[in-house]
Amino acid sequence: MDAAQYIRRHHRHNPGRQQCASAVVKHIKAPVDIVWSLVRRFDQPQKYKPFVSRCTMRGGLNIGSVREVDVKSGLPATTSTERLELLDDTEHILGIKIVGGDHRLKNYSSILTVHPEVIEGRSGTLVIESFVVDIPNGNTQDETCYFVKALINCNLKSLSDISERMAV
Ligand code: A9S
Repeated sequence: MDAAQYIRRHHRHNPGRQQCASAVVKHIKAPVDIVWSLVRRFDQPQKYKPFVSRCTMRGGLNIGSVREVDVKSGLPATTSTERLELLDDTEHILGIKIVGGDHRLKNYSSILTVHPEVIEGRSGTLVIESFVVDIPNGNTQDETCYFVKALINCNLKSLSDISERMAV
């Protein structure tokens, strides 16, 4: 399957009129097991997310668990409260909903899937991260999509750098 087929299968968001939805694709030159080992740690997003300074889990690590994410200074927020919606270690699917925080991303939910692929004859990983979020008052759909995709691109660039270093 290709990215478009994976997106149709796992990344279906039905955005409302005041919402925007999109997806970011990243090809990583590291095996899917290495990439997934970083992605699946809902309790430690700071393993690869550059904006996260600290993460505190409320309760254990299972579906419905909530994490308190503190983000680094200079960003338009300081905290985000996020719930684990789906963690499938077989299909490699992570689903998260943002349920609180002092930021402007209301009703944000994301799906991240990783898929094995061959890159230059070596084991690689196709990462797809999609989201849906309310368009904040005063912003356009394009501005909102641009903002979120830029942040996700930063996260996936960092995930790529760390995974490729581990794969050496
Ligand atoms: O962390 C993610 O997976 C994705 C996003 C879009 C997180 C964004 C963020 O943490 C900031 C980086 C602080 C930006 C939140 C929740 C709100 C922001 O405004």
